[in-house]
Amino acid sequence: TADVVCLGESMVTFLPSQPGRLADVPTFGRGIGGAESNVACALAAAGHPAKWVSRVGADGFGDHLVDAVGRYGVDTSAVRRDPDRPTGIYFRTATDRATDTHEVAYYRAGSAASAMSPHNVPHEDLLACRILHLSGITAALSGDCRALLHDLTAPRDGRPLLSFDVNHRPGLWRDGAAGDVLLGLARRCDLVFVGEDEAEEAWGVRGTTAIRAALPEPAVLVVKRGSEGATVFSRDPTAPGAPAADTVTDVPALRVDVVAPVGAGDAFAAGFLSATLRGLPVRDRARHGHLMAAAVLTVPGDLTDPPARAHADRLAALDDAAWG
Ligand code: KDG
Repeated sequence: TADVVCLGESMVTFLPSQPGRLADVPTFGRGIGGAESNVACALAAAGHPAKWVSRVGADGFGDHLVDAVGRYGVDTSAVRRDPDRPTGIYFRTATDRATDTHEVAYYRAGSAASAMSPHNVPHEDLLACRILHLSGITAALSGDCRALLHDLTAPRDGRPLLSFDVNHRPGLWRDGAAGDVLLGLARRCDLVFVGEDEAEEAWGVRGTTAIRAALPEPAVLVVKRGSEGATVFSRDPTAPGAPAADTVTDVPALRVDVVAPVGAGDAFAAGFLSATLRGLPVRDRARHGHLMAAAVLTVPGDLTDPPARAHADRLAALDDAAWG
């Protein structure tokens, strides 16, 4: 069985052949994207049995996704094909260095994955693992997808550790419910990743301490502070008596020349999850997250090979001076 199961929509991604506005880019090259399958691919590449659960169309793009994710070593046997709905795709432009922005055009409304629901994604595909990784993107896709997340995050005996990346994508939310829905889901999970900027945009909450106050339930809360690093709030959920106090760990990130930020959050989550599975201390979980993120930040696509484990362990063990 898989150590980690990742549930979510993946898309064939079209990356620009040259910089510029979407209106001006003449040709695009094919890649794959999808926050949760990115996490699964990085984990599999780092040597962890990982499974991706989703629905794709019975079309060529669906074939490509299943094939490409599978080539990373991810178990795709629970990805179902929908003959009536297409696989989602999206186009994006290069990151404009001056403004640090890029354009995204999604073609995913009514996609096969947007029809995921508690009725067509069986629990047995999802719950037999050590960690189930979910993200807020799924909640934005449809009411059925939202119901599926609600169902999976319900308290139940023996559930795997629930990992949730808030992944607020404002462009996907039409009904103004993003803030409430994302906060409600995050509060039902055990390990939550959120960007400081994202928390401000979704919840109007500013600063790491205020974010923790808004989200007190998860035993581990990772607040990502962009190029600065991450702040991890953690406590032992099994400690007897009253809830234990938080330990707060600030872990600076590596300074890298960013080619494209897309996929870095997923890589960070994968590194953090990998080190969590290995029982490493909190500081090293975040360092492994930063190392995987650094690798993805320096390529144009969502994915790249993570550093080999022995190499990553040596880098994570460097003293604080090396880590800024
Ligand atoms: O995290 C990277 C993802 O944003 C990208 O692959 C596309 O999943 C995606 C999304 O929905 O934005």
